Amino acid sequence: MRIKRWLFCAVCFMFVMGIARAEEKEAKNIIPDGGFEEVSERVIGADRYVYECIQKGIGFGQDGPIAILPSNFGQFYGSLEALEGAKLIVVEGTPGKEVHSGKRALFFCGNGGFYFNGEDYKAKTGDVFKACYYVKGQGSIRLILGLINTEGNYYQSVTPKPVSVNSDEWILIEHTLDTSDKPDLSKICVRLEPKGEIYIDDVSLVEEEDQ
Ligand SMILES: [Ca+2]
Repeated sequence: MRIKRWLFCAVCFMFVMGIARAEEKEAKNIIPDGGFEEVSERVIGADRYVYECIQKGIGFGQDGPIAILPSNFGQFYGSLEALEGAKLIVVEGTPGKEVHSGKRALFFCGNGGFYFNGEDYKAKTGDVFKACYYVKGQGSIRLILGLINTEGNYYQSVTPKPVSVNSDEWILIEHTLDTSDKPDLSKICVRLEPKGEIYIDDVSLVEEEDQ
């Protein structure tokens, strides 16, 4: 009887440890809220950056004193002048149609890029990252890793070729981003570069396990 109880306890313990280990192995998505489900309401008159964007002809899709941005939006890449006429709009809709999953997705129109916000992610030379995201629309897109060295300066990037998008259905885009030839790497920041009229949802960037 005692042996049976001992065996039962041992099996339970192994089961629990197995679950714990599986959770440990699940890679963390570096992109905050990659499904664009959270929004950030910005009072245009009180938000200098958003005000400046609107002055430069960048649209967020609403009229009125409040602009609705994705909560994970950091800032646009490059000069705002170059983005004149661009639109970055949180769209709501049905999974599989206007959005890939959940209730919201992002629509980008124009030629530009933007950084995701959040802490820069610690990295070292040789780390390999896998980017996956869903898009539909017409144009092209890529996800770029900005590289920050041990002195805290942006010094290079890992820049895949843009992937053409010409689809009314959601399609999966994947990039493998390798930092092996980028010495002195300390952190990464992430930006998306859409061009054309592109819907984007479920952006994920994970660090691949060491081989
Ligand atoms: Ca979504």
